Amino acid sequence: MAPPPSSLSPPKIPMELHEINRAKLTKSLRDHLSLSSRPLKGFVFLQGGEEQTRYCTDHAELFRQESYFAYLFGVKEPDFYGAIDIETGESILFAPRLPEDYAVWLGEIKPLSFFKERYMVSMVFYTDESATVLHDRFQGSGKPLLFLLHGLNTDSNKFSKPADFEGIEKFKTDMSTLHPILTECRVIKSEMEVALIQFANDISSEAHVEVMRKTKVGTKEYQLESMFLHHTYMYGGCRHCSYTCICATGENSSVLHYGHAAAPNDRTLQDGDMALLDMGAEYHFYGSDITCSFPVNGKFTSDQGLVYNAVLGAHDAVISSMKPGVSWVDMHKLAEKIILESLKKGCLLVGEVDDMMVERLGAVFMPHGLGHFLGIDTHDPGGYLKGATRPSTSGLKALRTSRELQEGMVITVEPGCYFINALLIPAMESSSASKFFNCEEIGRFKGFGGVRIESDVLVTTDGCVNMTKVPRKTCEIEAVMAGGPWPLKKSSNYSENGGES
Ligand SMILES: [Mn+2]
Repeated sequence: MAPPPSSLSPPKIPMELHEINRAKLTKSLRDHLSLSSRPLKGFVFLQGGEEQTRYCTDHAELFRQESYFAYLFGVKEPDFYGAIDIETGESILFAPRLPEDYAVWLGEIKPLSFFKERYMVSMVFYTDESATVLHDRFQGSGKPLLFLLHGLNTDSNKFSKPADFEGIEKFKTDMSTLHPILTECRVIKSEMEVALIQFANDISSEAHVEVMRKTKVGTKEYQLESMFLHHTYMYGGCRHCSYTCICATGENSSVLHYGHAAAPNDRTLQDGDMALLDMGAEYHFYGSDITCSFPVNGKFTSDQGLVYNAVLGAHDAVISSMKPGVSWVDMHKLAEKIILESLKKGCLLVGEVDDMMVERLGAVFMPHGLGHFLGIDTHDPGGYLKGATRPSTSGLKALRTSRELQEGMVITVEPGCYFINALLIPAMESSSASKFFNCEEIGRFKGFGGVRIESDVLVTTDGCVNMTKVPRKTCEIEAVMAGGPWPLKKSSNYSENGGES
């Protein structure tokens, strides 16, 4: 009998998770205000995401909550506001007052008590009551103070939108205190947050294995995407992905963000291609970010194995070294060094690896950063603390964080090695770097594309745990693609360190 298509089912969503998040923020904010001798009064006030339509039409885009609002309140509906009373810790949701014909087109209009119970908040009012409610509840003299969310996202360079509502002029507003404190709360994950990220990883890992098994020459890239989406939605209840699927094969696998509208995963798989599939499902806002690379025909050639093992060596070495206190910049350099050593061993490069490091040759083969925080956003915020500066050298400047690891961080480990003409040709022609290249050997890799191996890793007290469970060794991949079982057995769980998982 064929094995069941999935061993998983969607777990219950714990709304206490958001209660814990709110308590964490309230404590951090109170500590911060006490330290600067400011009164412990006022409200955190956030505006949730608004429903959007497609351009000028009435086609409603599928709504996904704004991430900071999701973190604090877990609300899945659009057009809410939320407040936390800093003095009492009480939480207040403000729901939109819906028009009568909502009940005809969109379903029953829920009473406020419904939201109070579902989201476990202290009270619920309508959004048009927010100014009055906050004024009435404020226990102080003068205008009540609102802590609004305003700050830079260091990955997008965009700013979060501070709440705006009718009557805001009746309040004092603080636009600078909340953002760094709330962002820092999001960096360290609670047990409940880790459990959701683990489920997103489990269902996505299973889907990756499913796709790997069904990949064959002649398949379209979008069919791989489709199989992944089906599996994570059908068996995991994941309606959203953390990001747009990258299903790159052949030369496309050196296009780092392939899969966008202008390159929509539409190539036909050829014999001899490598596939690079970067796909991750999201469950109750919390995401996963996983990349598998493998040969389309199920059998590694020696060149494919050379590049793949260079990247796997970097991936495993980083995971073996990760623990609290370790610098992420050092981990990036470790990955670069192992990739360069492997390329030298494979005769693609010649000379001293230390000299290559000085020349920043690692960035020619891996132009992106080693990894990023993961949570409610794929590139979860907090990579650069206020005042922190980005490294400026090539490769390192692409890092989405330069911080030291701390217990409770979830960060992706995603080394890669790509043959990108736009980087390789200038480097091979440069007066200082050309001496390192064995042009004849590298010529064989024209059109190869690239390899990336990406796992989601939780930093623990004394080490880390790899939350991603997919075949990684070349022999494991070949066995699974030939129809073998996955997981093989418990002992194959090699990529963790420090204590038990
Ligand atoms: Mn990633």
